[in-house]
Amino acid sequence: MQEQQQQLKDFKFKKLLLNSPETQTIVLLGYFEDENKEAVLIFKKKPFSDDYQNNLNKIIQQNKYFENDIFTRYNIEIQNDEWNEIDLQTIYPATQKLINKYTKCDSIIVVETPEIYNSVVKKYIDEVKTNSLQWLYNILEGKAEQERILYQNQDMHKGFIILPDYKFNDFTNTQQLYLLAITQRRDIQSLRDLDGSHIELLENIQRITEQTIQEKFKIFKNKIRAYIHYHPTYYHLHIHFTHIEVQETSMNCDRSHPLHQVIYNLKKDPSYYKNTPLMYSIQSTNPLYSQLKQITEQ
Ligand code: M7G
Repeated sequence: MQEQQQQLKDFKFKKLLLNSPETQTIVLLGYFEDENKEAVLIFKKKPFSDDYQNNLNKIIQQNKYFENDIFTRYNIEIQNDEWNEIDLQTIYPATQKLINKYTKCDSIIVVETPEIYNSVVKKYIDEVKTNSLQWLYNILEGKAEQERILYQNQDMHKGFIILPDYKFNDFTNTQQLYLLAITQRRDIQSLRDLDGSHIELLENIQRITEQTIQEKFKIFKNKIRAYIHYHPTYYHLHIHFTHIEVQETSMNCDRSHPLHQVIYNLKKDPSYYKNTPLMYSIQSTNPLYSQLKQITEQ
C-alpha cells in the first residue's frame, strides 16, 4: 500500500490519452522510474454516496454561473467529503494494446448508401466475415458454453440458440440481464443481408426469447430491449436482448437497430435494408475508416 502511494507521487506525466465528460474519466500516460516502462492511470469520478444531509452541510463555496427563469446552475465546493472521491485504476507496466484501448480515437459519422455498401463495405465484410467467429461456432457446434444455453433449435435454416452474453454473469442480478440469440444459419452476415424471407425467423426469435426470459427470469417483455448492431463486431446474425436497466455504450443510437423496427421495415418493404442508407459512427481503429473517411469528405 505504502509502495503504491509512493509510486503515484513519482508518476511522470507524458500524455493525456482521454478526457471524457460523459463518463467523467481522464486517462493519463506516463511512467515511474523507467521511461520505457509506461503506466496508464485511469481517474473516474465516483457515484454519489447516499449520506445526503451530511454532505450538504459541508458545502463551503457556492458560485452561481448561470440563471434563466427557474433554471440556475452553481459551481459548489464541498469540504473533505466522499462526494469528491475519485476512483483510480493503474495499469503498470501497460502494453501497447492496453494503451490503445484507453486512447481516445477519432470517429466519423458515415451515411452508408447502398452504393457505398456495394463498392466498399461488402468487399471488406466478405474478407473478414469468418474472422474471430470461432467462439460463436463453438457454441453452435456444442463445443463451448453448453451449460449456459437457455434454448436451442438445431434446424440449420430456422434454428437458433439463446444464451447469456459473456458480459452477463451474475444471474441473481436480473436487472443486468443480457442475452444473445444466435442463428444456426451462417449466411446472414449483417442487417444488410436481411430481406422479407427472414421475417419469420426474426419473429420466432423475438417471441421465443421473450417467452424464455419470462419463464426463466420472470421479466416481462416491456422491460426488454431487443436490437441488432450495424456494424457488429461479429458478422454472423445475432440479436441482443438486454434489460432496460442495462446501460451499455453498445446500445447507442449510432449502431443499434431495434428488432421490432427491423421486422416492421421488412414487412413494409422486403428489400428495405438493401436500399436504405444506414447511418453509424466508425472509429479510426476500424480498417474501413480511411476509405469511408475519404468518401464522406467528398
Ligand atoms: P456485436 O454486435 O457483434 O458487437 O455483439 P459488440 O461486441 O461491439 O457489441 C457481439 C456480442 O457477443 C457482444 O455483446 C459480446 O459481449 C458478446 N460476446 C463476445 N464473445 C467473444 C463472446 C463469447 O465468447 N461468449 C458469449 N456468450 N458472448 C460473447
